[in-house]
Amino acid sequence: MARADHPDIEKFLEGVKTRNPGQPEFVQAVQEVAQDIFPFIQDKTEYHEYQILRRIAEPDRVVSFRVCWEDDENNIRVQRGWRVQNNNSIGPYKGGIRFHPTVTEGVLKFLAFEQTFKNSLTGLPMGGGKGGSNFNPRGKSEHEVMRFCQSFMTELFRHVGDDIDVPAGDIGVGAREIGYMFGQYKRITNRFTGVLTGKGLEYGGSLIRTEATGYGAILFMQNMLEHIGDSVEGKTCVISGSGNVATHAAEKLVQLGGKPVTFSDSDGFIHDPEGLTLEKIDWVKDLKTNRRGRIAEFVDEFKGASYQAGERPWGIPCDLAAPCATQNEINGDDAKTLVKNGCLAVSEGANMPTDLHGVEAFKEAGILFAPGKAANAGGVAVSGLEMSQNSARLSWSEDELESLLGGIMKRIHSSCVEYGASSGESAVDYVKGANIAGFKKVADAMLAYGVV
Ligand code: NDP
Ligand code: 2IT
Repeated sequence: MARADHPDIEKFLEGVKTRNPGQPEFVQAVQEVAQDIFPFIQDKTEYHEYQILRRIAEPDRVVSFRVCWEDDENNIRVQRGWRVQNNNSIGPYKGGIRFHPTVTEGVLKFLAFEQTFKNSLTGLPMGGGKGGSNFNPRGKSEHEVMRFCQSFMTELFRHVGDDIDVPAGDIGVGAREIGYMFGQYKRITNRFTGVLTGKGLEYGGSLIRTEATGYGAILFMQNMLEHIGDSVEGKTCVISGSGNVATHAAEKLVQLGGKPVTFSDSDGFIHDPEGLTLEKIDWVKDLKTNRRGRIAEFVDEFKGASYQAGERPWGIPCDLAAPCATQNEINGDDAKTLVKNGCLAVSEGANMPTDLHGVEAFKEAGILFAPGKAANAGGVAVSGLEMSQNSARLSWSEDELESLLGGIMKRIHSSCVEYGASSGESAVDYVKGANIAGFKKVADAMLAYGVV
């Protein structure tokens, strides 16, 4: 029986749709997980009786709040902020904060749901949460961003804490924003604790946290390729995005002998057929984090590269693809184009960048496909290590942390193989493996607690 045709799943998903109107990303994320969990729990009665998946797909709570701030022209601006605390069965809620105009409650619910499985996969004690606002940092001055972050934390501080809920960065939230939010938390509460991760090194941050998501996504790619006796060395890779995850994915790829050839932002993408060197990648990091510019500027600096406005990079022939921008950036047609052009492995640096049609196309083609909840878990894993360092009031060395990250990505890969390999089929279903391995730990903890 095809996974999506399981008798009870239609009814379950109808319920999810009805209860979450206008939240298609959330329904999509639940559907992707349910397709694997329903067959897995078929003969495990206690998971049915205790309605485990139904309960994970209902956030523990969603806090929604007003965020007022004053812009540089003294206009009063009003934004909406949220924190979705999805599930804390295996540890305090943990997950990033996103500032982007596309943020809605439904988007944050999908991200907090995904985070629950991802955090479980890391093997560290972290539950799932996500927060954010529809605030658009683009074009805002430093002081506007600071005032917004302070106002956001002026409400958020009531809902978070080092043993309660520990936010971090995501799209539009990097070291600068974490600094402003941590400063405000400390000011309001008079407590210096590990309430946020992704902090600056001077005030409790961890080495490797900035690099961890992108590095981890490429390490996961390398693990998948090694599993079939291959490697990333000498391979051309298309990358989307040009932020934290994309630039560090490119960096790790170069370190391992691969050749990244594209970056993108919401306006278009650049293609550099000669390959993005460490020097070019550093230039992009500076462009995005310090000068806050657009990726189009790359072609003025580096001759030989081209820019395509309004397009995504999936039509560029490649061996590997690492979508590192945002959700649903690869549809069914994009996935078919990648496969047709010879792409043999995809590692999702972003959260749910491939839509359900795209996932199906990759599976049909039998290429290696790592879902975000496994492939990009390196970021939150090093956040977990930052929490440990904060609790112990210690700082570990770069070598130690890189080696811990490498070990965690390897173990996540092994868990996916354990639950995603089917007898008679040679290819590992990494989506199924990640969903089941992530689910099992959370589900068993929930069973231990009874009905709460
Ligand atoms: P950044 O803000 O550093 O970069 C985001 C990048 O994606 C930018 O290039 C941005 O372009 C582009 N982008 C954002 N929204 C869109 C959109 N709607 N359409 C096209 N391009 C878009 O964020 P991160 O690199 O941190 O995050 C990227 C992805 O990785 C997200 O899906 C995030 O959830 C995921 N992730 C991040 C982790 C982390 O540790 N930071 C951990 C795990 C996953 P522009 O400048 O035009 O907005
Ligand atoms: O999606 C993610 O895993 C993140 N944005 C990082 C979360 C974290 O707590 O480090």
